[in-house]
Amino acid sequence: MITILAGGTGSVKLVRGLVSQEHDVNVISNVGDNYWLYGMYVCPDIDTIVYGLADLLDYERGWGIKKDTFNFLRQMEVFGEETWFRIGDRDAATHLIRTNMLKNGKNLSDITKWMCEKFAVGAKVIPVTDNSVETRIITDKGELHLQEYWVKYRGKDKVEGIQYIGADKARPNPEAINAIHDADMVILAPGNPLTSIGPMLQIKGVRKELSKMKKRVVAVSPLIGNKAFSGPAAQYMEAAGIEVNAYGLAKMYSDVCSNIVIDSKDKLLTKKIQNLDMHVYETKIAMKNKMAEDALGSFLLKQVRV
Ligand code: FO1
Repeated sequence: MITILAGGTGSVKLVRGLVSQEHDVNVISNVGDNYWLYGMYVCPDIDTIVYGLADLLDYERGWGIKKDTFNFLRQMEVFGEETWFRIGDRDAATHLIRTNMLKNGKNLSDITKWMCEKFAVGAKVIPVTDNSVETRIITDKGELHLQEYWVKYRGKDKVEGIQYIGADKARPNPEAINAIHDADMVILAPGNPLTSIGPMLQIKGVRKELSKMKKRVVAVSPLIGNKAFSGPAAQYMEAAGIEVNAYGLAKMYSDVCSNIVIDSKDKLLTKKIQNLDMHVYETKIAMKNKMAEDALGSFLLKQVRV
């Protein structure tokens, strides 16, 4: 049984690559970038994983449903609402039904389970907590929700720090803790280390369980050299004072993980990472198509020994 801690866009490809060869996969999902909009609760990382596994994800954008239409959003614009966060029509149905279920007393875990059933997703998608954790970006112009920083203002303000509101009090989802505890291998997906994986590591129970299991935990780098495959990982790492490369990532994860997969192009960093008492595996980590997703999934399952 494999458990992967995942964000959205940067993580979904590896999740698919694993699910295509291993039937017993648990995905622990980040909730730090969840966002309330027009009275709807949007959970981008959960939805990206569910849509990705249901083969509905718009792969070009990395979020939302492929071939979705935007009539609802256009009407919101007519009503004078801000429409910088592009909710598609079919995607809106997901957020609406989720919000309704929350209002009727269901928790996010049960709703996500129900959604996996509706979308015929075999893997278990487990929100890391049912409590609220909100990732906020501190910029030179003030503090913003992650979605506002990245989508509304297009990531152009200088990042000075990151905060995870509620993480210190959040109760880890017991199913997530069990999925870590019982796994043959736990993978930290190549998502943004500070805003996709980071919020989950801030939850004490999760961090503790991972440190206990450290020998079986494998991180997959989201960087080649000092560049991330997608999103603002490099800006966030720099702001947090972390060296922007696979070594900085390894150091950041070193108390919760003993293994890391880096790109072969980064092999000059291998020795330095090994000095952190970590096993280093080198391979091609870019996942440009389905074949590359499967190849990395298979590498993890067959070549990485934990
Ligand atoms: N990202 C964007 O860059 N622009 C958008 O308009 C946008 C809308 C959106 C709607 C639903 C959803 O689930 C995700 C959406 N995202 C959008 C992605 C999201 O902002 C982030 O990439 C994730 O939160 C990071 O994993």
